Amino acid sequence: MRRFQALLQGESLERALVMGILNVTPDSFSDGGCWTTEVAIKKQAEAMQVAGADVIDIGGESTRPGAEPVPLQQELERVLPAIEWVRAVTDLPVSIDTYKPEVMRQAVKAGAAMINDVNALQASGALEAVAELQVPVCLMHKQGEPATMQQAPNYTDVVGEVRDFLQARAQAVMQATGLSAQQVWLDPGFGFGKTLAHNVALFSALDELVALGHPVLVGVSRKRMIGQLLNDAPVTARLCGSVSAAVLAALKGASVVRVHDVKETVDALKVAMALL
Ligand code: 9MG
Repeated sequence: MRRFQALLQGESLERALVMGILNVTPDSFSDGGCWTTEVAIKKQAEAMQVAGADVIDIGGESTRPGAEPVPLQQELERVLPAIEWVRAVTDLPVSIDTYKPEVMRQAVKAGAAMINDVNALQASGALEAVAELQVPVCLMHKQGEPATMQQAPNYTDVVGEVRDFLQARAQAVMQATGLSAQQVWLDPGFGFGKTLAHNVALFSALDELVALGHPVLVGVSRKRMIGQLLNDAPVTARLCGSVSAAVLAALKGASVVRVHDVKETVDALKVAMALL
């Protein structure tokens, strides 16, 4: 909890925070179906804590390309017990990965400390929910919806469009909720309605997002862009690529990296920062 709170208070940190991914879904792209029982969820949460995670992100609806939305009740049934189980066996803050206001409300009641919204609080009622809950949020950029977003991503100036969108959403969120700049994290949304060229352009311009004055979160772990940069490596062969991208993101100023492989990422960040 200490480093999570320190980031929110704007203190300088020796390394980027590591957000461990815990998808309690049957169909996520790299770990779908792995963490659906109480025993498995608790074991994975404990392992992430031991490995040095700073926050655990729990999601009950897959956002992989091609994924279809799940009904509210089903999402609640997946995430609420998971939040309680993680809180019971760790003292790590939990982030709830959702765009649905009702899930936000019930998740925070169950113990979630922040909201990770791939829809940047654009759903009807989402801003009001956060104004009420007063928890930090991560606002992500995406073009289109997961079911179809990779069919024809299209930008005139991907960096400018993503930066302007995030800046405008951050302003709107701070105004509507009273959250501080440190409580509103920004995320370019790698792979969400973006080609490899778009992802590369955004990654190399991360400093422009960092300059907006909010913590920046980068999520590239095991994603297709890593596979594409490694001669179409399958998901199981993307570990080194993912870790190296996480380290580079941190060196470019990202405050948080969202990853599946916590131990490997924490070790790599520690070594990189010690040697820098
Ligand atoms: C839920 N989810 C999947 N990928 C993500 C990413 O890159 N960033 C954030 N914030 N959430 C993500």
